[in-house]
Amino acid sequence: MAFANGQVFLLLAVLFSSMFAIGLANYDFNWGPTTWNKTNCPYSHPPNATQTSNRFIVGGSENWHYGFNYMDWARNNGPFFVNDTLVFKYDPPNVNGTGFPHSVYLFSNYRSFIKCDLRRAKRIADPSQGAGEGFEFVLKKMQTYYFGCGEHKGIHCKTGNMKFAVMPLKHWRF
Ligand SMILES: *[C@@H]1O[C@H](CO)[C@@H](O)[C@H](O)[C@H]1NC(C)=O
Ligand SMILES: *[C@@H]1O[C@H](CO)[C@@H](O)[C@H](O)[C@H]1NC(C)=O
Ligand SMILES: *[C@@H]1O[C@H](CO)[C@@H](O)[C@H](O)[C@H]1NC(C)=O
Ligand SMILES: *[C@@H]1O[C@H](CO)[C@@H](O)[C@H](O)[C@H]1NC(C)=O
Ligand SMILES: [Cu+2]
Repeated sequence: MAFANGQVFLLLAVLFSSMFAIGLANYDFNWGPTTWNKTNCPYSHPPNATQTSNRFIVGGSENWHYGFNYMDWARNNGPFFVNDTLVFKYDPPNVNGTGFPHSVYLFSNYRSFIKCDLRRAKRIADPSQGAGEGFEFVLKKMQTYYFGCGEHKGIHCKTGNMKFAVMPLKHWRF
């Protein structure tokens, strides 16, 4: 037996109002103040209104290497803002072929990022570009950027945790 249109509408209305009630209930559990300002901003480093962009060394003093958790790094060092610069620092391959080369790729979507599937990824820095001052990448757009190391056919990304995603925000002005 099918619902008459009116019944469907009523059902949806009930669903929506219960969702709304849950939404309101959640507000009661809201710990923080209801208005955010520069001093009580929940982010670890509130945007500096006079500074237009920041520069971050990916991984901090760890730089870009196999086995460091870059997802955690991104979580702990964000949020990032449009026009912020990420710097990837990594050792170039040795002349005698030893060492562990790295690189930087941008995955085209979430799915290939999760699977470390390099087939449609774009290489933005080769193994030699992380030397010295490192490879700089400016987060120009408000979009999600999926970064990963492309070395060893994605093994560095898959098992070495050499991947992270960032979604730069627009700068807030106070
Ligand atoms: C920011 O909000 C906190 C808590 O709501 C308040 O105590 C503080 O005075 C506010 N600061 C400014 C600069 O408005
Ligand atoms: C914001 O950044 C500028 C330039 O780096 C600095 O001179 C200023 O002291 C900073 N302001 C705050 C509130 O941190
Ligand atoms: C980013 O930088 C460019 C070039 O300096 C500038 O035109 C643009 O307005 C900036 N965007 C934001 C969101 O600050
Ligand atoms: C390879 O070259 C590096 C310097 O680029 C050197 O430190 C290292 O000892 C060399 N290793 C071998 C096995 O020759
Ligand atoms: Cu690598």
